[in-house]
Amino acid sequence: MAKCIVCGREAVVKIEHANASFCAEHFKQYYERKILRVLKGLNLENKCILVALSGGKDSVSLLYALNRLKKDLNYNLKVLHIQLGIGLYSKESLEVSKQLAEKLNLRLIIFDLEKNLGWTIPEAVKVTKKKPCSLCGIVKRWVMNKVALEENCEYVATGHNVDDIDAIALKAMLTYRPEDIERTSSPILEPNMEVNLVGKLRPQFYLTEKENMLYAQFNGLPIVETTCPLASRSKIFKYKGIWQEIDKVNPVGKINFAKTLVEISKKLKENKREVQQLRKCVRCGMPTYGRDVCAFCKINEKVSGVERHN
Ligand code: Q46
Ligand code: ZN
Ligand code: ZN
Repeated sequence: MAKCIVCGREAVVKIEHANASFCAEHFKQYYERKILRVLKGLNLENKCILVALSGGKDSVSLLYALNRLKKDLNYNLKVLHIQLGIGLYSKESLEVSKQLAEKLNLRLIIFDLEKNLGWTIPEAVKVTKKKPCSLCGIVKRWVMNKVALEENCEYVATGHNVDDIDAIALKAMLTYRPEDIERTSSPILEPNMEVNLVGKLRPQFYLTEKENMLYAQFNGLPIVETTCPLASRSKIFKYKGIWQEIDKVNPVGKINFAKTLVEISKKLKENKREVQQLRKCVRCGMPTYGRDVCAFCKINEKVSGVERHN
């Protein structure tokens, strides 16, 4: 095995795209620096960040790292777990989230779909016949934004890694959905309180799934072992498979693709004359693009059996 590029001790991991080997200690340092680099342009002093914790390796590593970096950037952290009601997977997610919050001495806010809305993700999928992950994404974004507003948090932080970003962007390009690229292509989205939209942080924007897993392992963090049974119905995992092939040809490709997305989206924003109209949903007051009733309210009304006509 190679030597750690920082201390010269025996390395335990090689990060191909960085062309560097590390011991566990210096890998953790490298990892946290990458997160710090994403956040350092923002003034987070005394701001509140709501971290969405599912119990998976990405959000577990995110919360742990943000908790460690708190002292450098002086923000406050709050933690949200959304109970989706997806059988064993959701039960295990809740257990792991509780364990981690307790370990870090942080209060865990639990938003249970069943208790708060009267329906679960599998039930909503059955009624609406929408694709599980796209429906689940709409619901989770709505809940995160709502809870962040209620808790006076300026930002929501999610565990999107570079593998997620690249797969979403590739899928968006190949299915001609440019609006999805726009939504994904930035590690930081500033709040827009005029339309009740809190800011979004994706601190692991330039970190891979593998790096998140290693960080969780080296810190001995609990993670959910079960995979979501609805995941297999999502094409996004197939796009991730395509990236594995690209990775073999060019190990820096994933990171460079994400960097390119950021540059392109900056240029697009500069040149954009007409910003797509963000407004408040007439039902729930949360932000929505271009239409009166947001996608969440449409789902909620359908599943709750109160379809209204506007
Ligand atoms: S929970 Fe929801 Fe994921 Fe399950 S339904 Fe898809 S999006 S896979 S992270
Ligand atoms: Zn070292
Ligand atoms: Zn709404």
